[in-house]
Amino acid sequence: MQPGVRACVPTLLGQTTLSLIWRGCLSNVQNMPVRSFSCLPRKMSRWNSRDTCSPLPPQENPRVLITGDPSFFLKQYGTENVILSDIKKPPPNVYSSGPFVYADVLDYKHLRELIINNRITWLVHYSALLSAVGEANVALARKINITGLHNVLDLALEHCLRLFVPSTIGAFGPSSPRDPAPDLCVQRPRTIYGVSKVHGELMGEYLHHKYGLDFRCLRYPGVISVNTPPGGGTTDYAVQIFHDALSTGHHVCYLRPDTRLPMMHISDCHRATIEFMQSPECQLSLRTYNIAAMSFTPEEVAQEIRKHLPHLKVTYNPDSVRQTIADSWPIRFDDSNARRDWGWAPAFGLEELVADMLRSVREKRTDEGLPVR
Ligand code: AKB
Repeated sequence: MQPGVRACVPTLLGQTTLSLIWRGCLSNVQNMPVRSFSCLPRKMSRWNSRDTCSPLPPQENPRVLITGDPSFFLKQYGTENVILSDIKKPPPNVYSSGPFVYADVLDYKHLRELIINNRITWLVHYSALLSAVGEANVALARKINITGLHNVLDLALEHCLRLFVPSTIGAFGPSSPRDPAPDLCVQRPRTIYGVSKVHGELMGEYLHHKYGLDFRCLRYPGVISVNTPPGGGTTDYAVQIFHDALSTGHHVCYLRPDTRLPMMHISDCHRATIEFMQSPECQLSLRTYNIAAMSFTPEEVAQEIRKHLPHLKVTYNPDSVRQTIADSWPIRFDDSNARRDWGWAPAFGLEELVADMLRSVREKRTDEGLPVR
């Protein structure tokens, strides 16, 4: 990519705003980093200014590019405004839900082409290797989770995009306070996944403070969803147990029965993400927030499932890698800043989560012609 100045021109803004931005962008061209960030100085548009924060800025009609496959933005903003991307063939329900393109987060030029050709204003970056699979392939995790993230950060800055990057309970380590873990504390994770997430949090915040990048990051608990199959995470058991409960009736858990971790129903996670992305900047005292809903152990979730399926059998066969990871993560999240700043409140507790997951997994298995207990 050529060094030089590029202008910050968010496409959804009108002429007056545009000229304000233009002046802002060109007023500080010295000290330009090599990949020529265009949104200098800080406060790259009036929507980023604390003095002029408006509850309904034009960015509420964003054009969104998503790396990784979460399709929930489609529902909120419509198929004409959202493009999903991945390097994997999407499942039929994702493919048929709206525009889907091949995009590799390691291919900077292709991502840039997608952003320009589709007049993207929000970039939502989900591509990452999770905790357990990352430990099995550290080099790949470093590439996807760190090099991929750098591409996305540079592109967001270059094109003045609002950028969302999820972080996780995995961004904490054994020396962090565990019950609860606050937003700001010691973070010394012991996985490449956690290290890359802390790196992402810090890089995003740095670029926000230095250049005005509209970086937003939520630390997710373990997310429980019927549509996202277990994908190499440490919290995966809490999804698998529902499938096992309704198929064989027997779950073999790779964690000890008393391993308590923060968890969240997928619909709360989606709602939190959309609400956070829509929050006016003036409400955000942080750029990275914990969000919480509930914390449970394998034994507690099994007990709740047994209220519906009394014959569920669970045996415990702790896996040393995943158990060590889980033991280093927070037991509970303190999300009081998210609640205070932008009104975060979860809707699902353990009881509601279990009832909903059993209903959804039953429906899915029935649709797929699979037997259900
Ligand atoms: C994992 O277990 O790796 C993820 C996470 C908690 O970030 N689900």
